[in-house]
Amino acid sequence: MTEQELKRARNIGIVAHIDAGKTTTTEAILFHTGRTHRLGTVDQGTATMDWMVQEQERGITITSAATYCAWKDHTINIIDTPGHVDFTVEVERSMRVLDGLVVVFCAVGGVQPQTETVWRQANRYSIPRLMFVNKMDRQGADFFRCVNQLETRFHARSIPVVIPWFDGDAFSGIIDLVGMRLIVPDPDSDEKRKCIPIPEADLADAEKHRANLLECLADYSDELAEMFLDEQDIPADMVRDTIRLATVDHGLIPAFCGTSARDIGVQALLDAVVDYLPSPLDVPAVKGLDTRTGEQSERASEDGAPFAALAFKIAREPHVGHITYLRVYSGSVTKNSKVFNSSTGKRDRVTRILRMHANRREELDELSAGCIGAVVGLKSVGTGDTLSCEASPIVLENIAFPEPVISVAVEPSKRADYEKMSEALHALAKEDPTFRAEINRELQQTIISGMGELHLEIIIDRLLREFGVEASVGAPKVAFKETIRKSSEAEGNYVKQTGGSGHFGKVILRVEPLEPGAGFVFETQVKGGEVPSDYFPAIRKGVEQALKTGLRDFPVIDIKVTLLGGAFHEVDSNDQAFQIAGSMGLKEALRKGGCILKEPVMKVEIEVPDEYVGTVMQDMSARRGRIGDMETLPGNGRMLRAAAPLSEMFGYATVLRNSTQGRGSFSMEFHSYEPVPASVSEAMIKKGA
Ligand SMILES: Nc1nc2c(ncn2[C@@H]2O[C@H](COP(=O)(O)OP(=O)(O)OP(=O)(O)O)[C@@H](O)[C@H]2O)c(=O)[nH]1
Ligand SMILES: [Mg+2]
Repeated sequence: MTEQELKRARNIGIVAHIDAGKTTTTEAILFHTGRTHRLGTVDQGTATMDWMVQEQERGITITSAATYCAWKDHTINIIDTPGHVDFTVEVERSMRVLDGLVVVFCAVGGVQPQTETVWRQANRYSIPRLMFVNKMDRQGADFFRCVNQLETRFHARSIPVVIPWFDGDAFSGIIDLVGMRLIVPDPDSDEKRKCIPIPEADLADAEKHRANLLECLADYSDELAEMFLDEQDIPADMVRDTIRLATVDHGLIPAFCGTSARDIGVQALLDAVVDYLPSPLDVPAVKGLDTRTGEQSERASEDGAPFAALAFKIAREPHVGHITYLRVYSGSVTKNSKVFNSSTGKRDRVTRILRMHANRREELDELSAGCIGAVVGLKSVGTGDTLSCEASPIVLENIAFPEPVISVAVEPSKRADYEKMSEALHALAKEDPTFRAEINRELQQTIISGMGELHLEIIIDRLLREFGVEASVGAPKVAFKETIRKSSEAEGNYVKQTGGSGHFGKVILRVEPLEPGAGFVFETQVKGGEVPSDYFPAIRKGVEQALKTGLRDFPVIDIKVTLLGGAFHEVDSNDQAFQIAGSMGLKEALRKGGCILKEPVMKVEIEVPDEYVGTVMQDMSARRGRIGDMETLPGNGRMLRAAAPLSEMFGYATVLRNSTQGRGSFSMEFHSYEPVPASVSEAMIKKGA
C-alpha cells in the first residue's frame, strides 16, 4: 500500500453491550457502502455478519466477523464483535489489532454492564473511539443522558457532533452541528439521505449545541479558540480537523446518534469513521522484543520495513481448513512465501491470502502493512503468535485471555465416537483460547471448560453440527482453586537405596501466599551446592505437578515456592528422584500452610421492574450473593449490582425469567476468586458443585 492508501485505511471494531445493535449497525454500513444490496436483519436471521447457524437461531453474535467496505475513497476493515460476556475473547483479540472503535449504546439502556467491560478493555489498549447512540426510535430514548453517562461513569469527555431531530414524537433525522444542516432519510437518492436547512423552530437549540461543540474544541486548538472568542465563522474543515486531532490524540469521544434498524444516522457515522478515527499511520509504532538482542524494538507501519504480523484469531473454514487472521504491522507477506513464527522459532508457509467478508472470501496476492486479512497454510501458529522475517525477528506482546471458570464432563452418545469427539474438541480449543478440553483417554473421561453456560452450550451444539458427534453433558462444575493461608517450610525426601541403582532426592521448600492474580513464582536459594543446579528443573517440574492437583484435587494458585536446600547422593541421585521429592515436599508444605479452597465469584447486574426488586433481592441472598448498589432506571425499573458465587448462579436465567414473568434480565462476568466459607465448602465438594 502506498502512504496515501494507508492514510485512507481504517481498521475499526464495533463493540457494545449485548443487543445494543452492533450487528444491525454493521449490516447498515454494508448496505450503504454497496457491499450488500439488501439490509440484512438479525431478527430474520439474514444478517451477513451473523453467519453461524447458532447465531441466526439465537439472534446473537457468537464469533467476531470481519468484513470490509469502501466509503468516500477510504477502505474500512470492520470487525463486528459479540456482546455476550461468554465470548469476551472475541472482543479482546479484536481490540488488540484494531486502530479505532465505534462503541454502540442503546439509547434507552445507556451504559450497560458490558459497555463498562468493553470500555475498560479499550482503555487498556488506548484505542480512540466514537460513540453511536442507537435505537433512537425507541420510547424512552435519550441521547444526552447517554453522553452524560460517559462523563459520570467513565470520566471520559464526550461531545455531541450531531443531535437527534424529532418530527413530533418520532425520531426522524439528525442535525449535523459541523455543517449546520438537517439530515433526513431519502430512499430515492444515491446516498439514501438528503441534507436540508435546519427548521426555524430547531435553530436556536442547534446553535446552542454547536457553541458547546466549539467551546469544547477550543481546548485542543488555539487558532479555533481565538476565532471562537472573536465570534468569527469557523470553517467546517477546521472543526473536523480539530475533532480528529482531539479524538486520535487526546481521547475525546465524538457522539453520534441514529437508528440502524430504521436506517437513520448511519451514513453520518461512516463519515465520522473516515473523518475522526485513526489510520494505521496515526497510531504509535507497535512495540515488541527483538529476539536476537533481547531488547525492546519498534515497527512502523511501512511496507518497506521488515515483516511483522500478529496472529489474532484462528478459525476453521469448511473446504479450506484452518485459517489464521493476521494484522500486518510492518512489511508485507505474499502468497506462497515462507514466514518465521518468532514466538516459537518455527518456520511456516503461507499458501493463500484471503480477505474475509463474514464467511465469504476473496483471494489476494499480498497483505501489506496496516492490513487485516486471513492466511491459509500455517501449521505451527497459535493465537497470539508473532510472525516476522527471520532476518529481523520480533515478538509482539501476546494477547492476555481470561481463564475458564466453569466446566462440565462430556461423553459421546456412542462410545465409538470417543476419538472423533476428542479430535473435534481439540480443533475447537485451537480456535478459542478461553475453551479447554482435558481428555483422559485411559479413563475415557473428558472435561471441557469455558467462560459460562452459554459458551459450553454452543460448543456442544457445534460438536453435533460441525463434527457430527452427539454428546451428553454432566452438571456444570465451577473451577475451584486452592491457595495457602500462611507461609511454611517442609521437606520432601525420596530415598530408595535397596540394592542395585537407587534413588536419592531431598529438598527443603518454603511456600508463601502471593497477592490474588499473582499466579506461581519459583525461586532457588540453595547455599553451598547442597543440591546441584542440574536438578533444579526436575524439582520445579515436581512442584508444578503437585500444584496442579493441590490437596483436594484443584489447582493451587497465587503461591511462591522457594527451594531452600536439601541433599544429594553422588551415585543414586537423578532427575526422577528430585522430581518426586519436589512433589512430596510441596504437598507437605501445603498441609502446613493451611490450604484453603477458593471459588469464582461473579459480578452480577440485574435489571428488573420495581415490583420484582424484593423477590430478586431475597433470591440473591439465598444464593450467597452480596447486593452492592441499586440504580433507578428511566421508566419503571432498577439495576441491582451484586457479587455472587458462580456455583450458585447456574440456571439463573430461567429462575429470573420465571420470577419476573420474563421482564428481568441480567448479565454476569467473572470478578474474582474468593475463599469458600468453611460451612459450605465441604458440602459443596461432596455435592460436586
Ligand atoms: N428499535 C430498534 N431496534 C433495534 C435497532 N437496532 C437494532 N435493533 C434490534 O435490537 C436487537 C439486537 O440487535 P443486534 O444488531 O443483534 O445487536 P448486537 O449488538 O449485534 O447483539 P450481540 O451481537 O448479540 O451482542 C435486534 O432485535 C434488532 O432488531 C434500532 O435502531 N431500533
Ligand atoms: Mg451482534
